[in-house]
Amino acid sequence: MNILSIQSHVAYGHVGNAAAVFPLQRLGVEVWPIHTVQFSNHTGYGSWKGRVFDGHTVDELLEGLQEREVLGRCDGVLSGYMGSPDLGYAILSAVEQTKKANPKALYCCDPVIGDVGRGIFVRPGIPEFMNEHALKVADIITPNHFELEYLWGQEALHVKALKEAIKAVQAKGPRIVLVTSVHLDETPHDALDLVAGADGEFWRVRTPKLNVALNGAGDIISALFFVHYLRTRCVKTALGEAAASVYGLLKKTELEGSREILLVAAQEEIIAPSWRFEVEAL
Ligand code: PXL
Repeated sequence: MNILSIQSHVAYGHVGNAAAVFPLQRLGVEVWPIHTVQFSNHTGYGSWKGRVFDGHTVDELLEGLQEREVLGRCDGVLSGYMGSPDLGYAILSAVEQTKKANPKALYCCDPVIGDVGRGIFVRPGIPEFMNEHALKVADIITPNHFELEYLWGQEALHVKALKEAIKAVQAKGPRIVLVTSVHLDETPHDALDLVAGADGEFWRVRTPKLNVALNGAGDIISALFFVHYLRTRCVKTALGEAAASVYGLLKKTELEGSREILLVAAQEEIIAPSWRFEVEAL
């Protein structure tokens, strides 16, 4: 399996491609990373060095891949944090070229916009870009609870509203929606849910809330959910596998008190998770 992963990259630590590429490789996938930014470290530290690339850089790399005639072997495109709307358009053009070369290829878009504690943290124009353009092209999206509410335009505090939100977002394009960091009124205070919806069905996994403040967990969840879905074509299985691996990585990170996800030290969790959680129909 081959996945084109168009995301940010950091030299130190694990977000974007620096979070997604290794888990995919550990699962035996060939990854073709294209970096949309290269920073010293993730933005959660408050300061960083490096630069945001432009759409032209992504276009150029796609042109090179076209010359190699490899896009027909690409099974999926994965995108995350976009940096600028200009990069967003280049990513959607990459998706279009890939699907033309391989009509069976799927596009998984993590619509990174913000989260509950921080609000919107991407550049102006990105939230609208996700809502108006990326959703139309995506087969799978992986918003967190905050991003789902943004895309729906309303708060989702109960299961019923969450399902409505997922259905409303599906009506804009993606067949599969994975919502991360779900915390509803009825969610126990010491738990977090992952909820996936596809074809009128909804699935939930509940995991204990961990005492960690980490960046990049969402990038790993999207990558793992995408590859497990591509392999099994089963949303329920993909949800269970992704939840177990990410929980294992984060649990071991919590035990060590690390500020970065222990992606390398805890890599066994990617292929043989220590903890498993039931996937329930919702
Ligand atoms: O995890 C999302 C992400 C992606 N890319 C960069 C980031 C972050 C989160 O902090 O800083 C550069």
